[in-house]
Amino acid sequence: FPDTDFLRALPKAELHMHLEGSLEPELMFALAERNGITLPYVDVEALRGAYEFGNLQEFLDLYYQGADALRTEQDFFDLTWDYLQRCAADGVVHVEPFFDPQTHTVRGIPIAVQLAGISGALAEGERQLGISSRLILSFLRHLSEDDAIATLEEALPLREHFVAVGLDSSEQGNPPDKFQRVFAMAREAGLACVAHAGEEGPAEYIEQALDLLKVVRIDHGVRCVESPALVQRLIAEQMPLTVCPLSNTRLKVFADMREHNILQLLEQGVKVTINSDDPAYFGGYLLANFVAVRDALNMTREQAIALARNSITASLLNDAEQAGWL
Ligand code: ES4
Ligand code: ZN
Repeated sequence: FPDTDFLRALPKAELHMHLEGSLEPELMFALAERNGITLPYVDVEALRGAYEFGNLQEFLDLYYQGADALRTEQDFFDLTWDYLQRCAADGVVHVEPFFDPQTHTVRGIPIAVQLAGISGALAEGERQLGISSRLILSFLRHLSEDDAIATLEEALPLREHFVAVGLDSSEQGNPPDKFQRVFAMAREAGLACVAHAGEEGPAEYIEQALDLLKVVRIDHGVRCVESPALVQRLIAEQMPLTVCPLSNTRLKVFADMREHNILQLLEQGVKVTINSDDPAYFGGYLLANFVAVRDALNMTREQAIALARNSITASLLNDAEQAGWL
């Protein structure tokens, strides 16, 4: 089986990571202090101790609470920079992170301020760490489509900062078909589309994301196995799934890593990738996710190579940019 140094040395892209989910308790406390906010936890250990989740919603409640510590351009810069340094340590060569602008505009922080900090750090990451990046603006699906449209309209004048739109937050009861108009507007503006589907929601939500939102990747997608016809379609179309193993076990999508279906999907010919989702909350960055899959599912060297390769070919980099990593 591939040792950890081998997994680290593989050139890997991370395609499913929420920047707000990389806010480590240490930085959260530092930002709270800097911004004069009192957190409802006595210290870092108490906060980490609260990270026990029965489902997606229990996680999201803490994730939005934690994101309240982010106030200034510098806060968004520090958040993004810390993530990129973890990427460098894990052998990640390219990132396509999400940010959730609505989590911050509702608190009076303009998208321009969020983007100045995030983009500044991403540019520094390219210069100092050699990590390339493409940013994804993600809509919160528990809010209305009109709110998503207002968000897109605020962001479009800044569109040189991001290349795609996504859809995240509470999946059940908020199907992709609720967001057809805003995704059509995004496509019209030349943005690529991705969406979370089939994490807690049914296979039908994956089909809606493909047919109605015209996504180029499915985020999660592990519930595709409930429809054999859909699995055959994903294989035929070589539609990437950005799978998040530690997230799925922490949020009880799978009871145990030994029950995770990522390697079965890979062996069937589905274009799956490994990602960290919300690494500060789920116990590890990208390399830790590779290690967890290796240890629980006996991932082979060949499978590790295929997963890393899929992460490059499923990225939004063009063929010439991908070629350097293949
Ligand atoms: C998320 Cl794990 C997950 N699922 C859906 N939305 C999210 N936002 C941040 N993490
Ligand atoms: Zn996610």
